[in-house]
Amino acid sequence: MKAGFVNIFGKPNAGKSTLLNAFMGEKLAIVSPKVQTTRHRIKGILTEPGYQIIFSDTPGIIEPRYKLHEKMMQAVKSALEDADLALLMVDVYDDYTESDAIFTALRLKAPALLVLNKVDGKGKAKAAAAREFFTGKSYVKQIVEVSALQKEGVPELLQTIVDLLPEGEPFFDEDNLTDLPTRFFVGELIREQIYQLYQDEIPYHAAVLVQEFKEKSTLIKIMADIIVQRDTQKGIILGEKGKMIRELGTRARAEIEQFLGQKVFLELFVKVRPKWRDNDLHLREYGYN
Ligand code: GDP
Ligand code: MG
Ligand code: K
Repeated sequence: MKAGFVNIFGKPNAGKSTLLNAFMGEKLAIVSPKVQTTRHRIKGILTEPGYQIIFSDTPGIIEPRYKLHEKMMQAVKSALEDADLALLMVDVYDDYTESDAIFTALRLKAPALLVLNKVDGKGKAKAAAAREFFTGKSYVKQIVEVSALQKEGVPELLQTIVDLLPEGEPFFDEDNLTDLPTRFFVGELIREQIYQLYQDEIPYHAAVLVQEFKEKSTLIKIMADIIVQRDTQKGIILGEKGKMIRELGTRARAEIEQFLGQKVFLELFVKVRPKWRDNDLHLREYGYN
């Protein structure tokens, strides 16, 4: 069994999300011509007989604008350090020197495949020059050409990736966990607001479980449980006539909307589970071992 982490880097619009979609076989990452649509670390977990690949798509090489971006940038930095393999994507129509500067600045430890993308139509004629430009660059292990959009060269790239991954057991149990990292992060945002809003030990006794995360046409519907150990804690979280939890919901929703860039309908429930800390259920329910 091969198992490992593959991080995809490249300038906005290089085709990272399109490539991920081609790998995953269904539309999982958000594809749009706008920059900064990619916001999460893990974008897809591809589990097939013989291998598991955990793909991440970076939130772009951007300056931290606000706190959350800083967090995401930290995630990018640690992904850089953890990755087994990096895909450095280049749009063959683009200015190569900018990508070169970014890839050099990354100071990758993991081996990197340079992926020349959009080698379809008129892009075919550009591939040779791009290949020449990147040949011999210190960060390049191998250069591959694909059309992520037409899925040309994608099966071959996938095979190359699998060949380069280390032997190991799968990191995730199930094969359809793609929104888990998002859910996990949304849970963290709610927890952050619990820390802001409540006193003393309350935040330390509260866990957040995102039970439902549904993308509807105009908004994302999120249902989350706040899990505490005692009825008294539940009472504090709710507040008089539910005043506190309404405030929590308002604040958390604003943060989540900023993070996801979409309207959110958020419902919070408070549940008492006396022993949640003992059985690390909150982690297992997210598929983390
Ligand atoms: P990202 O910002 O790196 O995630 O890039 P996207 O995947 O969102 O793609 C940006 C744009 O390039 C979209 O309009 C895609 O349709 C287009 N695109 C991506 N891959 C290809 C490709 O292989 N060929 C062509 N012609 N266009 C592509
Ligand atoms: Mg993208
Ligand atoms: K994009």
